[in-house]
Amino acid sequence: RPILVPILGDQLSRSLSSLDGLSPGDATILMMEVWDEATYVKHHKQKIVLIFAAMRHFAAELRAEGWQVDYVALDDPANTGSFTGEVASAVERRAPSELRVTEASEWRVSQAIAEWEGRLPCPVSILPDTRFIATHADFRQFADGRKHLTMEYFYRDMRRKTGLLMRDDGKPEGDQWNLDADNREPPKGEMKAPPAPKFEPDDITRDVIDLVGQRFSGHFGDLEPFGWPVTRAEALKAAEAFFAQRLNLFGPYQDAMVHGKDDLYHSMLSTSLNIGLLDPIELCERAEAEYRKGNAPLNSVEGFIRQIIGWREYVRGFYWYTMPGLAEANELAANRPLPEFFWTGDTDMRCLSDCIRTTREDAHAHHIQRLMVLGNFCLIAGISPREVQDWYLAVYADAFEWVELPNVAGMVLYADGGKLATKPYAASGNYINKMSDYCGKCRYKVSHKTGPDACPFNPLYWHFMDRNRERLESNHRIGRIFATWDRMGEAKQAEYLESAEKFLDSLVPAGEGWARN
Ligand code: FAD
Ligand code: DLZ
Ligand code: SF4
Repeated sequence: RPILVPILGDQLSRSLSSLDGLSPGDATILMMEVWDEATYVKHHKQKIVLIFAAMRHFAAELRAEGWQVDYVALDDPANTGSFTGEVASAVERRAPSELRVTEASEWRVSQAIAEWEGRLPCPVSILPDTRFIATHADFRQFADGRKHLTMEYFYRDMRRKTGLLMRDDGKPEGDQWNLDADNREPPKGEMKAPPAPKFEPDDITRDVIDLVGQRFSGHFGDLEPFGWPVTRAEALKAAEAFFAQRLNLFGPYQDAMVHGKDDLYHSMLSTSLNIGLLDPIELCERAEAEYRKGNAPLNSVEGFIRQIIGWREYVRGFYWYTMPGLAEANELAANRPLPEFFWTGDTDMRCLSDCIRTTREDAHAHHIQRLMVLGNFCLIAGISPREVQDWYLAVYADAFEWVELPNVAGMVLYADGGKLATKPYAASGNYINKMSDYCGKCRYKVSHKTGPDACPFNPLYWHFMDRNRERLESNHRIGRIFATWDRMGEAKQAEYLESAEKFLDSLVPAGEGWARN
């Protein structure tokens, strides 16, 4: 009797551990489009298209190689709507000798899989996800006994483990581990990078677009134009375009923001990486080869490699190390509801409105937009972590809880009390003005500190500092800011606080039904 191998929507890799050593005759593959996963938050329409279309293409490729694939489509009349229900039906149908699955990337799903063993009449094996570089044990070894889990030291371990950008004498290429200081250029001139390629939907993807248009019309985001890579071949083309056209300037302009220019020099590869169409090591090796050939400078290549074997691996380790507590953490006791404009884009704040526009149009925004505009706003306005988490999880096509939650709760909101980031990344309008062209045409004045025309980030910044003083004053990276606040004197402080309060009172809460049914 064959082995049953369920493959989840973010496991679309031929190198998957559950397929290792198997030939088509040994196994039946089970793939499931299920209502529970499509609606546990109301994902952006393009995210659902991406996952279903990539799953259908992957199933077709496996079949073409001779594998038996049981594919449960969303509209199949017998679809039970959950992984557990579908696995139980498939076991009944196939009576397999064993069920073999690669561990889920997310807590919610891994909890469900852990129960299969007791429920199913066949043995269940759960294998590690070897597509990540750091094992859970690697991360535990790094983290146990540390107060702050500084990414930099973990990253150096990953450089040593992979040998990427390492010299034979064990030292880092260029004698520096991290060239981030060279990577903070504000936008300059025309920023001529060609945008990432978009892929014309084929018949399989068109069917999914129709399905999502019919069944998920109430979800946030534009359904079309849809151009994300949905096969490995397309993802490889997207990667090649990045290496040829954008890697070169990826480093210097990583933190730059330009109104209406959404990709800049970013790779736009996170969706392909996260669902398994691309492998992190293959991308890093390819980037290193560009450096060795003299096609791209070290600060760009190191910067790109650090995002992948540093940040991406680190947040995955951090997630499993801190769950389930991370999802509930709220160190700063923030409880303001998410403003409605996060869903409608209807705000006069030009930076936020542009970041929400690209989110709606493309199910994507680049890192510094997520961190320093959208995230910074949520931090200093004191929005409830639960509501912010749901928003990020719903709106980005690359959002899976293992990567979204550490970024939101840890990096953005300081909800974990500083385990991930050593200080909150709070910033006033000055930072956004320096790193973008947003402020010039904004209805607010970034140079006004208080009053009706002041950029709201300015008074909110001091409101945040003042209301969290007790928690933050002893932090050596931020404590000194309170001396500046004290020097302002009571009248100026009152002006800041009053401006902030007025702005906060004007926010319209989003209400129910946007993120969850
Ligand atoms: P590039 O700028 O080209 O970077 C290259 C790759 O590095 C990315 O594809 C990604 O795989 C990796 N990477 C870069 N930064 C991070 C990071 N902070 N954490 C993990 N991986 C990183 N990324 C997701 O994949 N899914 C998410 O749900 C997600 N949520 C985020 C939420 C917030 C609040 C913040 C601040 C960041 C979040 N990120 C998330 C990280 C980052 O913003 C995206 O990975 C990136 O914007 C994707 O675009 P890109 O592929 O062009 O990235
Ligand atoms: C995000 C998502 C969606 C929208 N739909 C499905 C689905 O129908 N079937 C599936 O296998 N996976 C889906 N996913 C991804 C899962 O929610 C989840 O992220 C992965 O199973 C990893 O835990
Ligand atoms: Fe954003 Fe303030 Fe600049 Fe307007 S002035 S774009 S609100 S930072």
